[in-house]
Amino acid sequence: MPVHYTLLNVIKSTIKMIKKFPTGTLLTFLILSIVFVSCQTVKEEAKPKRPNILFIMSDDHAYQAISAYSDHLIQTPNIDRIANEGMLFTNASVTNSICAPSRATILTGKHTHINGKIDNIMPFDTTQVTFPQLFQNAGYETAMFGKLHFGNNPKGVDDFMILPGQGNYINPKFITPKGDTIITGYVTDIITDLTIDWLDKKRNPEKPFLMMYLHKAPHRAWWPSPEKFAEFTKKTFPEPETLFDDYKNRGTAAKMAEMTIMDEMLLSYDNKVLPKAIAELGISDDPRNKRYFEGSEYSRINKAQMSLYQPILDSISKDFKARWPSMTDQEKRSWKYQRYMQDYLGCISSVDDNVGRVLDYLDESGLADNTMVIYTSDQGFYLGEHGWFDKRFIYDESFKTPLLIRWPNQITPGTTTEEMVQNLDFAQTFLEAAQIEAPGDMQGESLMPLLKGNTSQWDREAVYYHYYEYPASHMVKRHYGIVTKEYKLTHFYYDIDEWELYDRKKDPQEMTNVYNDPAYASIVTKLHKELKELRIKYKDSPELDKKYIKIYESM
Ligand code: SGN
Ligand code: CA
Repeated sequence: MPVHYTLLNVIKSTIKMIKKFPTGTLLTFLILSIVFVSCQTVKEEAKPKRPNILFIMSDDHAYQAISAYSDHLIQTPNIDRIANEGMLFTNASVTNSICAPSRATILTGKHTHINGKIDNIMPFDTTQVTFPQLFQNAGYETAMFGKLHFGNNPKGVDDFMILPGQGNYINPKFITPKGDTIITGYVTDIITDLTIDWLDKKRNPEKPFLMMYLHKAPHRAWWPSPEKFAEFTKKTFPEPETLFDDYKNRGTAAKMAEMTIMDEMLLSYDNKVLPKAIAELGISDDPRNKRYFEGSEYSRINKAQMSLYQPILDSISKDFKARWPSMTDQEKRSWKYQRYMQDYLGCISSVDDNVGRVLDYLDESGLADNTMVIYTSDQGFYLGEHGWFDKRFIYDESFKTPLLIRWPNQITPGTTTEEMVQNLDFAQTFLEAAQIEAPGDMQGESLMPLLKGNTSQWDREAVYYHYYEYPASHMVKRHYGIVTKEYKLTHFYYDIDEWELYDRKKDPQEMTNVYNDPAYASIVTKLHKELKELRIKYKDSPELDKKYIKIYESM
């Protein structure tokens, strides 16, 4: 039976055959059996082959450090390939800009206040349905390698090797189904080796796969590989326009946050100045700095590795000792910014090289054509904008996250969308791609219309955001808000009660809070109403705000 046989053709030829042999019962039975088998073939043919899903996520990778978005800091040719051969999302955001909550939202397809993982501290309720479990139940083979950041026993994966908690860059420990193991080397290379090895040798080639390939890099404290450390300490990077932000015309929350390059970035732990160099200069230093540095990746470096790291560490300290004492405060901030960027971007460069290795493997193995590849981060990050590092705020650099998707024969190569999508939408998108029904209580929307270029079927005009982890590291106050393409309205609450409004078109760097500007009065009223409606739509409420404060305070 030719494979292109349509159902109609099968029925027509059957009737003809039965008319020719009206009395032969056995023959009729035989013919009917053939019809049944043919119909099955037709049914199978109508259903396209289920794609493999390769979900690549880094930790704290700012979109400003991907050349598909902007190449002022670094070239990332391999990550860019995903957009060049697929789609670039310029308005992708998270619902809560911090690690474990973002991951919980991705896995459950639900907002933080529904899945309960409001911050990095609160435990995750593992009885909840996560999308890898649905893939596994639907016959996919599933695996996870790298940083998960909650729980030590990921659900719904047939195989895994995950880092405990934040994990380490150098000679990292992994949790595996068979127990813990330490692997010598650099974490980004190792996670990639594990991923390629599973794809190549361990998976069942008869089944489609879901691979969660999750980098630790470029999370603080930024330790590049020795090769990238040598390469990137020779580079100088342009400063962001807002590096010297004084937070004038802004709210209390921005002024009170503890994440400035100048004051909170630590000289040894973050900037790799050896504690003895600081002591020799006799300058006052944060008491945590030396202790943190000595307990950091620095203590994990073996002898052979140290022979590569030490000369570079020495040259940083030498430069510091020669220049720091005579620097102005402004020059000090610039010096720390350069050190920060050299290490952060050195980490990114390894991620890019390794993404290239995996994309090459997909090509060489013939898997590329039927594999949807996603590149994203658990949130954005400040690369000196507003004088900051870290994330958490609803302001653009941490609210937005990179998102690039390649899916051959489905997405037109080299396309860009400005639609407002969120990490909340990932689960439903992957499930639809794999032809698996999504549970009705997931709160996102499948991105399929955008991927297929049917923009008219996408009508979202606003997204909802809610951050909780306060008081805590970096002291970013609790806040929730609504973001449209034009405006951002936010309520900071708990120990303050302040509203902020930013005009995203006129003031893309979010330097002026126009909430009390009479020119925006009608917009404020409109957005208040829409925010209220969004909170109802997503089932968030003042009662839940209070509930989560109470739990947090009791912990
Ligand atoms: C650590 C970092 C913080 C960072 C949090 C959360 N400090 O605590 O700077 O904000 O992780 O990051 S460090 O001294 O341990 O480096 S998250 O990505 O896991 O949410
Ligand atoms: Ca993170």
